[in-house]
Amino acid sequence: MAAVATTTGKGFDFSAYLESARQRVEAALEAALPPERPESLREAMRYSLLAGGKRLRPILCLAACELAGGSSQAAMPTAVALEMVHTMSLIHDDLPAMDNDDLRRGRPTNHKVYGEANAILAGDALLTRAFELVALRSPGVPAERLLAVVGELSLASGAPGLVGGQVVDLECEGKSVDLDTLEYIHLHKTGALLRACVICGAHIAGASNALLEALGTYARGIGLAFQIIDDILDVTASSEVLGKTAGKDLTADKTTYPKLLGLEESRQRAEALVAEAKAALAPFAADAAATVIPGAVDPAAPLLALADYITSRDR
Ligand code: GRG
Repeated sequence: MAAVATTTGKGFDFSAYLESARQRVEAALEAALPPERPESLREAMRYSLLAGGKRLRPILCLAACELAGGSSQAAMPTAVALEMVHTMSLIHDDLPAMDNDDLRRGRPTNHKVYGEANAILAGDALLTRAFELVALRSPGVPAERLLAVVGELSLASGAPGLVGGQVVDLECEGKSVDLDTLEYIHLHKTGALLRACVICGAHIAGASNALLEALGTYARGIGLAFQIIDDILDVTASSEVLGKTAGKDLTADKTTYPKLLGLEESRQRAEALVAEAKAALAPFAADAAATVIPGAVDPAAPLLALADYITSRDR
């Protein structure tokens, strides 16, 4: 992942934070798919899950848990679960019946390697393994907090989230779409899971309602900004850098933010949304800063820096 300059937190080394969190997530992902039968299914699941990716979702979950006063260790099974749901959605999104793509995370897509039926099943197995990890493999986390996580994960994955967003996205292909509909698609297809990341992380730590509400506002801002930047990168970056087919939105005749607003206004909108997201956390950053010893890292610094990363990323 490219190093990013942030406006956040004196003394907070975001690149080092990201690298360390990414390494811990990679190790946990590897451990979450131990040898089991059928080996062919495990191989297809591992192929996509362990193919790299920015790991933004699990890192958001760990950072939110820490901001709420919890330990990232307690949140790790949930963080892995979120990356599994995300990977499932990428596998299914790439299928011929959906976006019909050949390249993902710099590799041939899952169905290109394992065939359509196995790709569908690998996605299904990742989705269900996600719930297994939360419900059965999250030691030391009180059951009512895990129940809240299961609830959020269900909402984000299903009709009120990923599936609903994907259905409207498919229905709108080749049609002209207004800004409201585009926002609906992205808040559901992309935003819902990003929201679940921070809300689930916070639930693991037993966060207050005030923090949950602020994290909801934060997630809305970064979710929309993330998708605007995704749309911009689709027209400005190469397939090689993105690790997925660039220019796909144009080929599929999709409405995007750059198409509706132009590149410059899209970028400005993303930056404004990130500013809104960061502002929502300001009270918690200030509260936290007042209670920590001088020189200690602000516990909101990772989430603030992750918000900046969303607009400065190059892939
Ligand atoms: C079957 C329950 C079920 C759901 C699937 C296919 C589908 C419904 C939804 C599609 C969701 C989707 C693929 C949204 C796009 C989100 C997006 C911008 C993905 C790219 O995320 P990055 O850039 O990717 O974080 P990496 O590879 O870095 O993880």
